[in-house]
Amino acid sequence: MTLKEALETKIDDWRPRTTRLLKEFGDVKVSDVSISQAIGGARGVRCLVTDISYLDPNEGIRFRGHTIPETLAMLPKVPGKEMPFVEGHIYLLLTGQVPTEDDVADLVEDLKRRRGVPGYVFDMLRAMPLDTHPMTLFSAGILAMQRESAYVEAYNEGLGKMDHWQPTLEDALNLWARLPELGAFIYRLKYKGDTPIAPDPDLDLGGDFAHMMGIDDPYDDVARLYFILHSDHESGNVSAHAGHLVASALSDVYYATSAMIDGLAGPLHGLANQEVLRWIQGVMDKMGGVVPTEEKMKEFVWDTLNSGQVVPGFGHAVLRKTDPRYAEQRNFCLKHLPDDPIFKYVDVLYKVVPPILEEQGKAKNPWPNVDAQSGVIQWHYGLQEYDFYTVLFGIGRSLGVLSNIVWDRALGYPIERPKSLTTAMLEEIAGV
Ligand code: NMX
Ligand code: MLT
Repeated sequence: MTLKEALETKIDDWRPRTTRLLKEFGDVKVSDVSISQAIGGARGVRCLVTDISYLDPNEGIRFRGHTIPETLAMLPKVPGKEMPFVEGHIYLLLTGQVPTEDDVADLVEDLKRRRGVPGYVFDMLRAMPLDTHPMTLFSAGILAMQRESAYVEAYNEGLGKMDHWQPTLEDALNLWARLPELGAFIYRLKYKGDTPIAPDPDLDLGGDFAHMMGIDDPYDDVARLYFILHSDHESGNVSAHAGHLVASALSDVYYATSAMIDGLAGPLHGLANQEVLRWIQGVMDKMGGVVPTEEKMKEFVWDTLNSGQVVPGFGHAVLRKTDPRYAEQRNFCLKHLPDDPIFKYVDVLYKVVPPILEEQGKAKNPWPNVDAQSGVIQWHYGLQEYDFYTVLFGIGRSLGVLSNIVWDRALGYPIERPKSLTTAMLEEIAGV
């Protein structure tokens, strides 16, 4: 069964569940909203629906019901490699089914056929100032491809609502096939004197990305792990929500993906992974490259807090334990780069930051998130231009965001439009 056929069966089975909930139980309450939630970023308000992943505060993310170690263990592996095919993870996110080796092989071939970023995108990026942030280049490159949208074409021809998911899937597959090339092009344009490396038709998505970046094995496995770990984090995080929100207006996935990248570019969200490396570099400079003692590191952490900044890579809006994505990358470091000097810094931070954040008493979660550990691996394998790191996050995050948009269309989710109130109204509700 092709990916599209498997997905069609799933969608047909799923639709009656959503319809029934809406028709028979539409008035059942799932959440109340307090004043602190209305002012405070809707934290904890349960008002989004997705079946692609779920984030338990104490356990962390499950992709289609599977923990990270389960996901990595059950997906078909690239022959001779430690990590699974990213394409297999796409299949899992979209269908909820663990793909067979044949399913994965079909999708790998399908995505290969869809490769090829249009030349006008490269021309546009070359015309932009070289000091433009890579996330700006990435978002602009995605947006420039919007004219390729199959969804817009079908919509303009009068596409029926039940069929909206089909050209959306088409757009998503095209974009997934092209984002690694776009990302690698930006990397080599900005940091390697505009020396792009052409895609290799024999390689899978993760392998081809490493090849186009010009970084040797095992960076291919690093890329596969990175894209899978960053793929989805349920729907309320800024990037996923931005993508969903924009797509809810029936904007195509090019618009939605560009918007989700823009949200990811904030330092409280995806950009934190570059901030972690920037922060550690600052500490290294002050220490002359010597790994600080725990006491010395505590001083740096307090200095950061006392100057009014957050400690990047720590805390989370939902999680209340160490992020399992952090733990998975830590295991990778312990296995492959235990003596890396930056890993040693990260390790000292793991020991000293949580008790300090607890002592300070502000952060609800003192534990590390995914961003505290991801940069060190990139740095170790030669990708030391840390303002590029969030582009990697963006390629990974597209897997989940676009899978969600395909399902949003399949289930006919409406345009998103929460209601706002004025401060005076809140005061009236509060009785002040
Ligand atoms: N360092 C210092 N203060 C912190 C931290 C931190 N790492 N985390 C939270 N706080 C503060 C926060 O700024 C807030 O202070 P104030 O009351 O003065 O505004 C207070 O603790 C309460 O915040 P929380 O409710 O714990 O966190 P919230 O849900 O608002 O924000 C983050 C979540 C992730 C934005 C926040 O923990 C943070 O800024 N962390 C550092 C940046 C980071 O690592 N972001 C990456 C998140 C993962 N990702 O990839 O997206
Ligand atoms: C994410 O992966 O999106 C981040 O951990 C932020 C979040 O879930 O809020």
